[in-house]
Amino acid sequence: MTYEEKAKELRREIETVLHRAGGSFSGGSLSIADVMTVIFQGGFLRLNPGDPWKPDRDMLVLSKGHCSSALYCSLAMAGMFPKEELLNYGADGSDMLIHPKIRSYPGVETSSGSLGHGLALGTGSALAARIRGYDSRVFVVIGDGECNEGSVWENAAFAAKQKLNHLIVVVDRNRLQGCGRDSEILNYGDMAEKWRAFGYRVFDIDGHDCGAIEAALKETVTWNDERPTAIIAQTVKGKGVSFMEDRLEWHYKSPDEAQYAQAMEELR
Ligand SMILES: Cc1ncc(C[n+]2csc(CCOP(=O)(O)OP(=O)(O)O)c2C)c(N)n1
Repeated sequence: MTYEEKAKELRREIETVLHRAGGSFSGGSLSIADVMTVIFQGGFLRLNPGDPWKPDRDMLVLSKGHCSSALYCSLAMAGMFPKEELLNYGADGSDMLIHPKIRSYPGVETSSGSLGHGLALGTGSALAARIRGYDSRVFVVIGDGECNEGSVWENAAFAAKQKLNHLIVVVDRNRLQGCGRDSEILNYGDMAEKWRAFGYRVFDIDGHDCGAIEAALKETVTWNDERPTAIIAQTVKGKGVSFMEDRLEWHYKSPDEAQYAQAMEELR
């Protein structure tokens, strides 16, 4: 199966999980579907379903925790836990929380939902791994709206100072936040320039072009650079479902029966 087919499958899983739970955040979950597919299915995140917490593991921190459906579905598709567990998403009494809880499921590395904390966790984990002599890769997926949190930039500076070249930050540059367009709230303009100025090796790519994502990741994991990596994934919120694409309301809205049916039709 190609990345594109896998990404469609991931989008179908995401929409199914959200529809079943009456959940929000289709927009930001669909925008990272291609990046998540290549990271998980391309072998860049080396997972061990049999020993998910081994100390020298690779980690992916989904800092934009509201988009947990993309994380749970990616983990299930990668075999970290049975797909049937996805039925528990957002259900009363279940541990598959909409804002994830640390170690609730194999591969859920941290609690997230309060934005601005994942990069600190990733940075600390990458530093700890280096001190212990591990070869671990640490991926942190953040939102562009999340970059309004000052803690993002504090940790960006720290990781560059520490030359944490096994840290890979993916910025989901979908240009929409929860309540408006990025440019109307805090305008970061050229996001790639910002990360470059902080001392990162930057790949500014189309976040829906799986070939471009794979090429950037391949170059990243050669580690022939002392800098941490920032991948600025230029994306469209709601990508893949025509009536959700670049529409603010799909940050919070939940698809009704007809919308779910149309989404599944488009994602066939
Ligand atoms: C500290 C904090 N403040 C506010 C929120 C409420 N909130 C949830 S999602 C969101 C918008 C985030 O925008 P972005 O990072 O661009 O996410 P995406 O558009 O990719 O879903 C906000 C403000 C939060 N979760 N955490």
